[in-house]
Amino acid sequence: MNSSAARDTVVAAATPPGQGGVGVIRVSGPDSAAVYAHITTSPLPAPRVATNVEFVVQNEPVDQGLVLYFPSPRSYTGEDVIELHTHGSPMVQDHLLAALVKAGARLARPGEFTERAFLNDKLDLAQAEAVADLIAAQTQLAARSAHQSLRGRLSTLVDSLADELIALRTFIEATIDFPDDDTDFLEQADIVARIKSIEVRCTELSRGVEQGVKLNEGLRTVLTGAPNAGKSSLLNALVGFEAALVTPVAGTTRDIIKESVNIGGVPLLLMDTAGLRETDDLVERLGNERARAALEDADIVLEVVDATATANVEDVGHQPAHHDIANALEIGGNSSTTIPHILVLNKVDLTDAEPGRDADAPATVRVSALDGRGVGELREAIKETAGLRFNPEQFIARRRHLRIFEQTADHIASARQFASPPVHIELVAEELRLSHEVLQQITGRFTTEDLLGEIFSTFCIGK
Ligand SMILES: Nc1nc2c(ncn2[C@@H]2O[C@H](COP(=O)(O)OP(=O)(O)OP(=O)(O)O)[C@@H](O)[C@H]2O)c(=O)[nH]1
Ligand SMILES: [Mg+2]
Repeated sequence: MNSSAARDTVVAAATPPGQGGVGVIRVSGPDSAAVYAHITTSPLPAPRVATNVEFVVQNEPVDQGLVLYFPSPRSYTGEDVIELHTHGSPMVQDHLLAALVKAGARLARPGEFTERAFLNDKLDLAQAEAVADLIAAQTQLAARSAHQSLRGRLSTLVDSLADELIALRTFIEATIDFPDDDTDFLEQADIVARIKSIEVRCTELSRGVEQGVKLNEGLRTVLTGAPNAGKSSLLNALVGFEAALVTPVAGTTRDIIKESVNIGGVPLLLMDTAGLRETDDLVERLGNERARAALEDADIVLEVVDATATANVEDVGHQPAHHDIANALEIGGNSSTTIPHILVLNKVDLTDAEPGRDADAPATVRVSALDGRGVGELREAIKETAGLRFNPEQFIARRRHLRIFEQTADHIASARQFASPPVHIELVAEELRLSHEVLQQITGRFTTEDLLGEIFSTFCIGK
């Protein structure tokens, strides 16, 4: 995929705009050394040796700092790269950027350095995406998982599945040219069983990918319950500011309110929803529909109950909102037992009960969203519920990867069907070819230009 010869030289600030101790400007491309000569009278330093130089533009000293030279191909992009470490002054940075552009470099597009690294085979596409995900990570767990993907964890898993596909494809395609009796041949070679084992592997991997997507987007944590139970108040207590409207009027929340929050290192996407009840109000009814749809897609459900309206925990099961929740969870194809569920008894300040958790019922937490008591214990409960789902080798992933795994699995399933009587061996081969081709879009070994543009345009400038 190497086409760096045709590429120009780009430049951008690699540190965020604003004042700081140090500001880094990065130059990459075949003319790096030539444009560098326009901002200093010092010679190009030895490769990879930090060297102190004075930056001089049109005979005027501008600043002094360190320069690092990474000749091609041993650089981030694979091209000649020069890093200028100036003082973190926006004035100095602008001055040097303008001089470098005047000397013939072009301002880099967002993500262009990483795109070049990809095009020069320094990183595959999943690793390149992991760079952006690492930079954007909001929690330690997300950052750690992004680092796993950057180290190639996801790519290795994808490649191992691709290798299995290659082995099977080679075997089948070699025999197509010698057609005896397809059925006999397939039975003898137990092709159906081999396809099935690849299918199982694909499903296993896609579970890991799903977890990786959750780390990226946050575990979808849905606050649900009857109107006025205090769902919005609780959302506000968990995020630490007044994100949602709170009023004594039942039926205040209609649309879903989403807020990202970091709870003990676990990224959550908290979703406050409309209170569940029978209603003739059109807007509230639509809000209820959205609330149910959110439940079906939830990773964690926080069922909020007004403790003053429910004397005993046992009574919760008789409440109309609880039935609604149970129904919604089953409709989603996820039985209510598989989605972790925490019962939050709110407004404990109006009861005699103590806030917090009972040792014998860790999934029930008494809180006051009003005065904040018990909210810490709720955080703990959420963290325990969510934290169980990740392992240290977990990698970060994107929805794009998940879709690819789904398509790959579909093609493999079709191949299995064509391998069963009545056998269509050419179609088996074709479906396996397609599954392989689709799978390789994750690492970018098979990718369209459009897709690349889409992915790299979401990066920040200078990366
Ligand atoms: N005393 C007390 N009042 C609370 C507590 N939490 C919420 N409230 C009050 O209960 C009322 C309803 O609170 P909301 O947070 O709007 O309830 P909700 O569940 O979002 O209600 P809907 O959006 O209508 O479904 C408001 O008047 C809150 O001030 C609490 O812990 N203690
Ligand atoms: Mg509300």
